[in-house]
Amino acid sequence: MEIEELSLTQILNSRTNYTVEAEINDVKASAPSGASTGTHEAKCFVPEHLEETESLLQELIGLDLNQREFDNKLRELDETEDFSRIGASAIASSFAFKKATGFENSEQFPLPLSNVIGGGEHGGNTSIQEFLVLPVNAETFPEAIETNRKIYQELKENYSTKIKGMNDEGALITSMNDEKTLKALKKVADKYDAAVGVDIAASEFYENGKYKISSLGLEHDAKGQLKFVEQLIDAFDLKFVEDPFDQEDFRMHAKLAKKFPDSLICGDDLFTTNKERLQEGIENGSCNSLIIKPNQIGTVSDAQETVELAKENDYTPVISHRSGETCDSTISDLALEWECPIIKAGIADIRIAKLNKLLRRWDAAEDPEINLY
Ligand code: 2PG
Ligand code: MG
Repeated sequence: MEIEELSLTQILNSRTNYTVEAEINDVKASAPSGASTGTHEAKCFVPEHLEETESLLQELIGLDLNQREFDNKLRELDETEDFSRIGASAIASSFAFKKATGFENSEQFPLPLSNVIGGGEHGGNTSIQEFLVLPVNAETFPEAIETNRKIYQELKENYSTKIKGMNDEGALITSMNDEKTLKALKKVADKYDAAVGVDIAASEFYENGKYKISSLGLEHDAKGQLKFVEQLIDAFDLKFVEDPFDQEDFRMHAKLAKKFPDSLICGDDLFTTNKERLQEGIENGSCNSLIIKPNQIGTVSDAQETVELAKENDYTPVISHRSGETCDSTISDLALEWECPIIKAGIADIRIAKLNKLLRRWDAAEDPEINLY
């Protein structure tokens, strides 16, 4: 596609922080941003003088490029490995270019993995960051959304005295501790035939060799953490466990994945959508699934390569939103184009932009199918 126009604007995100919106040939896209970010992520800040970044990117005007070439040009102009110069402008521009060139059609829909109760860095009393539901028995995408919606609403009603509000991802904040929360969630999820999962985001409470789970008054080393997570998986039949250990610990992730081949043991901060880190994980047998957040690696084509490597090695790619979001729904279209079996995109507040995109596309599809767990 030939780039005729490219501009950058500072806009608000769901945390009322600023983010970057890029516009290419009249098509807009914006950058998400994380709170529990991994050490190895690409930088995703709003450049202090956005107009300077905008001028830098004017070098692309008049070029006729494909997505890979466009993303390479972003890297060349930035001149750093991790987009330390242009920050969030990279993913915003890469998304806008992808949207402007269009998405390949696919009728293979992802299962929505929804964060219904939250804590950790996103706000809440639990140390575990996300309590998730996966509608494994849904036969259509609308049915899957209906399951997650009902679970969210029922939790809100049944535990109303213990629900204190909503956090950064629209997940419910509860006064219950992690174990009581899991008990409550399991009860409601069972009623709707859905599976339960967690994003432990363990790097956030790991320090000097110890995991400090303050909400439960626990402090233990990696072995103790392994035992703690194993007990949770057994007690609540967890089918999805994200970031159970520190982001540098490939070995413990491998131990857990070996023990629970029927659950998705998923690396987010561990892999940061980075092909080299995923390769290391594959060689070590660390996890059997990974989170795909395009802004962690900075461009659409790099994220796509990581998805391809994952699929070749039977790792389940779970495409995901960030805790700081806009109404941009590029990841929903990418979920379809890349045939990602699962999308993690919340269930409430601004998150509905991504879910509604998929509901509309389901409605418009000729013969759509949902991924079977
Ligand atoms: C995560 C995400 C999204 P953040 O850890 O998986 O839920 O959070 O964007 O803050 O990294
Ligand atoms: Mg995570």
